[in-house]
Amino acid sequence: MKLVIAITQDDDTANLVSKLTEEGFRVTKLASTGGFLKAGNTTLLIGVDDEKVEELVKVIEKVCKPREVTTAVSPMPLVEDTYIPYPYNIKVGGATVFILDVDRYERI
Ligand code: 2BA
Repeated sequence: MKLVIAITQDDDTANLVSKLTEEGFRVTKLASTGGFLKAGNTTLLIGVDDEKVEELVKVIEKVCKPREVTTAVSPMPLVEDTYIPYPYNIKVGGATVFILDVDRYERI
């Protein structure tokens, strides 16, 4: 068994969770915050049998799209502690996916 941790954009979450549930995957949704943009995103925990991992990754690929995000403040200070606000474009990926081995799984 694997534990898939998928960090996704909030805009894709409802659609992705519905699709995964429809396809028979069990999902836990956590509200999370990206360290770089300091903006909300969603972390999904999905426990899945080894043979279903590729199917799961394909669903994530289909639903989650990369987007360009405009952030108002440069993360770099111009002078010490002085931040000049200006539009800054960053491409956020469709999803960041980690796939981990599960030693033991119990549903009690
Ligand atoms: P954030 O940390 O808010 O990052 C948002 C986007 O900003 C990233 O998109 C990337 O394009 C850019 N970015 C992040 N760190 C950067 C840096 N040090 N220098 C330049 N640009 C940087 P993604 O790579 O698609 O990541 C989307 C979100 O996925 C991240 O939000 C973070 O919450 C998570 N993530 C990505 N890689 C991760 C990792 N290795 N470990 C844990 N979380 C990760």
